[in-house]
Amino acid sequence: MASKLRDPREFPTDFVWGAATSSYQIEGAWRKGGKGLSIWDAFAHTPGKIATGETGDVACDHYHRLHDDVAMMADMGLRAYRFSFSWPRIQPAGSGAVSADGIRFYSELIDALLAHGITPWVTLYHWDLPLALQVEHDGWLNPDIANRFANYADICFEHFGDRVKHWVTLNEPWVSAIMGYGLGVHAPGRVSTVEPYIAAHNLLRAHGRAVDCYRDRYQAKQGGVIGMTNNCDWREPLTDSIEDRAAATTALEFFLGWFADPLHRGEYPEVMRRNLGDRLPQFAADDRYLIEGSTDFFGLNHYATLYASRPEPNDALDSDVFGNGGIAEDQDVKLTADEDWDRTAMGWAVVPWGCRKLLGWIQERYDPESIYIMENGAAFDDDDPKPGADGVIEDPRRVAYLEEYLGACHQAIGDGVNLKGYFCWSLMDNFEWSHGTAMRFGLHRVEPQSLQRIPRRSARWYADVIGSNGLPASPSLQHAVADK
Ligand code: PNW
Repeated sequence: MASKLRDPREFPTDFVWGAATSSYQIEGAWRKGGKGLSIWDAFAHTPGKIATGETGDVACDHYHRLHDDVAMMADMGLRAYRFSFSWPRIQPAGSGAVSADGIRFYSELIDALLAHGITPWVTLYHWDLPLALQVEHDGWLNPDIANRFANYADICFEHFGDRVKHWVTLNEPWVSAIMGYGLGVHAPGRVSTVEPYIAAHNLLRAHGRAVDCYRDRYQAKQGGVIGMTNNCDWREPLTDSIEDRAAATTALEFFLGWFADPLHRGEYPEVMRRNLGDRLPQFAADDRYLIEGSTDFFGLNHYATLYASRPEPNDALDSDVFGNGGIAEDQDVKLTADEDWDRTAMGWAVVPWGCRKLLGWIQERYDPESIYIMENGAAFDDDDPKPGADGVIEDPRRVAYLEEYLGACHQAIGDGVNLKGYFCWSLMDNFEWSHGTAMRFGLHRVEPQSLQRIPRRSARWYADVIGSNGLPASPSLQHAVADK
């Protein structure tokens, strides 16, 4: 397919260039200013849950370093910054009283960003649920959480909506449901084949109510946009057979379709309803009404790709295969990787053409007016963590990853995909959930003890991309972007 934007690899004017983080992963200050505990505070303090034995008590200490961190963003010429609010920092018990200190902290952050010309993109929920809601009300399993979440969202719109014009309700409900309620590797650590579908259903219902509140009471006067962000890997049919192509579609429907279909079509994918039977809740009429059409943009977090094929009778469907896209038996799809694919430290396959294909699939299936990549990036260890004479740490593999994935984004735009922005995960190394700080995604390195931020080459490279609104003219692509 020909691209109108191919050479030089310039992006559309108005393309949003950003970087992303989340509250639990960077803030620390876990009991400062009256903050309530979250399920991640409890989970990380439970022996054995975090590979390194760490917690997010301090994390990057962003709570105390917000002005330096904003200056660091300004240094890069960042146009937008995606971060999340900690619900228990704002509403310590998850309902009722609001913490003035919490409001003050986020106000200060938002004002600092705006003073530097950086647009805040706020995620309301990036997994740190108030612990009280888990202990007293069963967290996302309780249908009442939809109204509690809408009430919390209302507080946020009221206090910050004069300055925040880009809202994301939920980050990756797939991860909340599968890793939190299916595999038990994220908070609250539940292991079940039933609960993920209930939790996901209530996450969708909560989103619907929060968006309804925004549209009903704030959107006209505040003039912002609101949506959800979902994660999805690409699933490439292993062969051209009808069975493998159907397997790839099924895998995508169990992954992204699970959330995007209700948002855009008002119903779960047919294959999920068929395979799951009674385990998949049904939408009540009022919920369906609030959920369908409840997103002003399509938020996507994308990292990796696997092949999909129809399993042979004795194939093991390993639900531990990273990024299997759900509960393997429910999908009945075999997922494999090409041995030749490079992998990041997370074990995720580096396949830039998968990004282009996924964007095309989304455009074709949902036809959104705007898609934003809310996260993309890579974890790699530093070969040499010492900065060179220019004060920069070399990270050639991360630079190559970003260059190749942004190249794929550029091609997708040429294909006709309405991609309007890109947020790199992450601004700096942070607390990578069950991996602790062992996985480093940062454009900036964060030193283990001092927590000093040191730029990596990728930060400088990305700053150049932002400054020129495009990719360097002669790319040193390691992974050819396949035409297939
Ligand atoms: C996302 N998967 O997590 C999160 O939004 C970030 O908080 C996180 O740091 C980042 O990606 C890197 O991991 C994911 O299993 C967790 O497909 C799991 C998956 C995808 C994203």
